[in-house]
Amino acid sequence: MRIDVLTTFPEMFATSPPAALGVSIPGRAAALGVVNVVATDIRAYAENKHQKTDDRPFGGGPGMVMMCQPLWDAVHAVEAMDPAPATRVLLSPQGERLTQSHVEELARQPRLLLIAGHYEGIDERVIESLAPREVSIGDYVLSGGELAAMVLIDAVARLLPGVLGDEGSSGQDSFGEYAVPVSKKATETRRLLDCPHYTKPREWMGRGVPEVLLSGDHGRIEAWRLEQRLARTRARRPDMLPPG
Ligand code: 6GU
Repeated sequence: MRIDVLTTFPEMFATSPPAALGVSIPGRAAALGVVNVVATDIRAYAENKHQKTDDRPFGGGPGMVMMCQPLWDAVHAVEAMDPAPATRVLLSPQGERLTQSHVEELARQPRLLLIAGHYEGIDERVIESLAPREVSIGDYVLSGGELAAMVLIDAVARLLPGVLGDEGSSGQDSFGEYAVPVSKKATETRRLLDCPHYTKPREWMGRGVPEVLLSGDHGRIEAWRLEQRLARTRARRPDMLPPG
């Protein structure tokens, strides 16, 4: 999957030395050639003398606004670099909150084009004309969309085929989907938080591990893990479960 990032801070996506996207799972995805992140400087497409990408807001007020022309031209130039159609995503605190379901949907696209805004905002006319999906990573304010773009790239890359060593393991994380029994006959699919995990030693500072995990009984272990996932989700994220 080719993932373009349009930014005025392309150095945040530098690959040598390896940084956020060059290590761990996103680094493996890149090394395998499963994702190819291409950062492009919006400034390079600014047609004005000083390669300016922002200007003062009409109506006054603090901060600067990203201008239409550099972003519009950058999007079209970058899209023309590869025939695969790009799903346009604008990272913005005004966007729809990113969830694991959105990440899964984005991971099924052939190509993504991420736009990281900076400044107070982007001229609304170019947003309307580009019609990107608008995505926020949470209810707090970042200085720009670049870190949010990296969050999205990390979350997408780990879902692509071949990236995680153990093929099953992305389904077993927090926000993975689980079949939860709701009656004697029926189950429903729910997204749940993860269960607690333990490893050696069997006793640490006087604390043991749940006996069931040492039992070797895979049926009991999986039933316990599902119970723990449900209890944790109920306690910490009741909004993820139906009321009751
Ligand atoms: Cl996507 N961008 C910015 N600037 N701030 C954010 C955000 C994005 N998501 C949460 N806060």
